[in-house]
Amino acid sequence: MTKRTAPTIVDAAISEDGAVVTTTWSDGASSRFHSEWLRDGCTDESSRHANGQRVFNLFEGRESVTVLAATPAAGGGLRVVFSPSEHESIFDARWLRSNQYDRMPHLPPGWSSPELRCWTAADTIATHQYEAVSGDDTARARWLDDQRVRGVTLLRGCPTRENSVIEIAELFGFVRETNYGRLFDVKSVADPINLAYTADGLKPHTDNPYRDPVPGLQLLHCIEAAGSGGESQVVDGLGAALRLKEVDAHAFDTLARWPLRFEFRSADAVLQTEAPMIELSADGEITGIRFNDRSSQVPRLPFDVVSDFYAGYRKFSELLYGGEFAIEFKLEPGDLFMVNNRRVLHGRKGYKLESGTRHLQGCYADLDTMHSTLALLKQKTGSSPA
Ligand code: NM2
Ligand code: OGA
Ligand code: ZN
Repeated sequence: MTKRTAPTIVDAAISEDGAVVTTTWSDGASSRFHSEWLRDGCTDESSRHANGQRVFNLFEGRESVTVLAATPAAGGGLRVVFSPSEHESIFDARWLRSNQYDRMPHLPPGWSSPELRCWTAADTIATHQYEAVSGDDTARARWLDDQRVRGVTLLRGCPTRENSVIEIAELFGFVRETNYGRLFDVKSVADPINLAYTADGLKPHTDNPYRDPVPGLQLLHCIEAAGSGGESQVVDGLGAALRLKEVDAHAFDTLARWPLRFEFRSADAVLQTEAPMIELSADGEITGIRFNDRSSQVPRLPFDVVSDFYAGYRKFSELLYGGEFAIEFKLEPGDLFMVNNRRVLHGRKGYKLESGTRHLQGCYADLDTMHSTLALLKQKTGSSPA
């Protein structure tokens, strides 16, 4: 991989009223920043404590804030002098670039991040080795970075001991305990409370759409494989949702706007949530998918919306189940796969009970903590972002 040099600021101009600074970058891009936003972002020592927390009142003692001077600073950043305070601050080029909000049109759509990579049936799952990721920070950072960017990874060579799934989650975070326990055994049992605990096939789904918030990560660890059947599938829900947006914008908007109801009931839980199948950030980026045929209920929507809703639901379901965004693989004992449960669907084929005692153990964890561990590992190992 060629290392690109990070863009620096080569010029800056202030609007007549001092309310906007336009910067020109070394790669030819330009971005505009509001004076209020820049004051908000000051990190000099009279603005932020060494621990990063703000120590001034953003709105105290003045009607507005404007910019008196803005010039490129040594090192490629931006030097700004504010009015009326004459407060001076230097902004780091990398920080300004990664936080710039004056959208450049070439940014690809993604999960609030231009770095995410979608995948299709032609790809394979990024595979890592347990021994490496458990013993070495650089290998662990690579694993977690693949997980962040692709939403699914396979870890091979894990111990086949029961409860290992918890130790593996603890390589980057904390287990998210639910009514299914700290961990759950996925095997066929009499009187299953959930169809996961049968030998039936499960269509690709996200787990626990009836929970708010849904668990961000699911780990599934194979202790014993099925002799015949039981293959796993993963589907890139982000890729499918972006395709839906491309081919049928109205269907996409309908599913992003109107919620579906999800429910799970057992002797010890009544979990109900109403949420759209496609969740968007305020600026329209996809931030989550909920899709689970076992737990979705009939929607409660205005009469005039219902037929459009089902038309969109059908199209999205065809994309998710159609195979174009799906990868199939078979777990062996000692394999573990992890999915971003807000992006990637997972499923399995049915298996024959006579063909061996298939046994997986699973648990949930949170995305924010995984991202935190990844950021710390990158700092420690000096590896650059993906
Ligand atoms: N289990 C495996 O979200 C779901 O209902 C899928 C979850 C039971 C924890 C199954
Ligand atoms: C689950 C699930 C898949 C499998 O437990 O949530 O989807 O392969 N299991 O058994
Ligand atoms: Zn599941």
